[in-house]
Amino acid sequence: MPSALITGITGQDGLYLAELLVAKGYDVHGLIRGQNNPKLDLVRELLPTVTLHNGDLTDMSSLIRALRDSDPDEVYNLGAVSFVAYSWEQAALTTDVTAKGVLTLLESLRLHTGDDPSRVRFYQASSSEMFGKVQEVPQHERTLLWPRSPYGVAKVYGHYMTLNYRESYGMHASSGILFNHESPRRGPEFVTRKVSQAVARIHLGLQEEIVMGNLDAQRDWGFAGDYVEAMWLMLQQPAGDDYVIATGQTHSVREFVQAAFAHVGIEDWERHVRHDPRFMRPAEVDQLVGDAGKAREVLGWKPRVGFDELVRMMVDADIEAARSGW
Ligand code: NAP
Ligand code: G4F
Repeated sequence: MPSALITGITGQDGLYLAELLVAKGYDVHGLIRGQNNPKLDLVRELLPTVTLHNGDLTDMSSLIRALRDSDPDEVYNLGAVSFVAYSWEQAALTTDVTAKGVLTLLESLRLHTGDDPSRVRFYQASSSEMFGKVQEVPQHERTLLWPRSPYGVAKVYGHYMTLNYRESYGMHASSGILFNHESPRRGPEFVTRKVSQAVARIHLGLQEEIVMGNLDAQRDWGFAGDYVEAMWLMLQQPAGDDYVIATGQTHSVREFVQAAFAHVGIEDWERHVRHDPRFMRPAEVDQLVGDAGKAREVLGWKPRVGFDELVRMMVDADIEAARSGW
């Protein structure tokens, strides 16, 4: 039975990936942080067979212990301070976790694997946020990186460190440059879930309006369930490599809002939306759209869920949740 250790198992992707690996027959282990993590019950309920290990990406000995106790064939590093807006407020923490945490995990893995550094396969959760002020459209694996936030800069560090460990030590290390991916499990701080929750509540008469930032930004939004399959596929290849994972379609935040309201039959959506500069960012990533041609050719990966289905899925899930008094 293959085994895997997932950092960030309490997050959106961690939950989907753990479910995927359990379904494939893996012995799945997850790193969980904090003395009383509020997501612990959820993880135990959804993933009763998963073994949890206490640890934190900033604490090397906890990572070495988790590697020793889980003895994984594959390590997926999904743990991060992942909210871009927050990364300006806590830039040093973001750097410690999202940047230096990658190095700490890679070094722990190198110590763990000793003379045979490629025996454990490693996945790093890189991000389209690294393209920032985009230098070409669409963005692919060789597009120049120009990050626009402390989070983006931290991800660039983790990305290059992963490449560097692959080239320096012969590790089987892959970096997935994933464009935005969403689901009903998306954290409510991110724009799609903020909108789907608000639209559900407005539809049910529980809320009047939603307060938003920049509606002009464009993102290449896919479904998280599709994207975790790409992570797994990367680690099944003969050697580590870097892959862009994206749908190739881009939509503005305004279009997402409009589609979410349209799904519940509200066409005059603008009267429910108020702008607040509080949600604007010091520097914006204006347009992301990815070219996932390499993933399609090498991994045989392509997204299944499109934009309209994603919007409907998220709004319907939040209507259901609101009805059952979430
Ligand atoms: P998420 O829902 O925000 O989950 C982040 C995870 O990181 C949580 O499990 C969190 O645990 C964990 N974490 C935070 N600080 C940690 C620390 N110090 N040590 C160990 N774990 C820590 O993020 P996601 O959307 O699932 O994304 C997964 C990964 O992909 C992240 O690295 C993100 O940056 C990256 N990514 C995401 C997207 C996207 O569109 N979703 C796109 C590209 C890349 P707690 O529950 O304890 O806070
Ligand atoms: O949903 P967002 O917060 O996601 P963002 O910044 O694109 O980052 C997400 O995707 C990255 C991949 O590219 C990941 F690496 C990262 O971890 C995270 O998962 O914001 C999307 C857009 C931004 O342009 C933002 O300015 O929506 C705009 N926006 C407009 N009003 C808003 C709001 N974003 C949020 N969170 N809240 C608003 O009220």
